Amino acid sequence: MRLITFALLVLAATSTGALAHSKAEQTTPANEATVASVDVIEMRFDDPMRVTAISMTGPDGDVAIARETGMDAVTEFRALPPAGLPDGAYTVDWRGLSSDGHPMQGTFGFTIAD
Ligand SMILES: [Cu+2]
Repeated sequence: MRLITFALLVLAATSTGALAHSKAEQTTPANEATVASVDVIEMRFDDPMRVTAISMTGPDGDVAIARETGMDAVTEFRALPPAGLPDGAYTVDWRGLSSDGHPMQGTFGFTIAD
């Protein structure tokens, strides 16, 4: 029984994909940070990541962000939010392909407050 439990845990860990290799090491704004304003959305990866989709939601719903980084695999991804975002809680969701071709995804959130 102990062996079976261990096997299931390993399966759960590896099936997320994110634990073994490239992931968003740091973001701007930092996850769970409270900031006065946001000029840029940045994600830094420990290995090149091809970010295939990124979306942001805020207190008023979907926020249109403009990719500055194209579809190349990068260790630093940038996108620009519209100016003058209202105060509130925001969440960024992204999907990508890591350098070994595995589909990856992640999310981070921050709060804008004066
Ligand atoms: Cu992988």
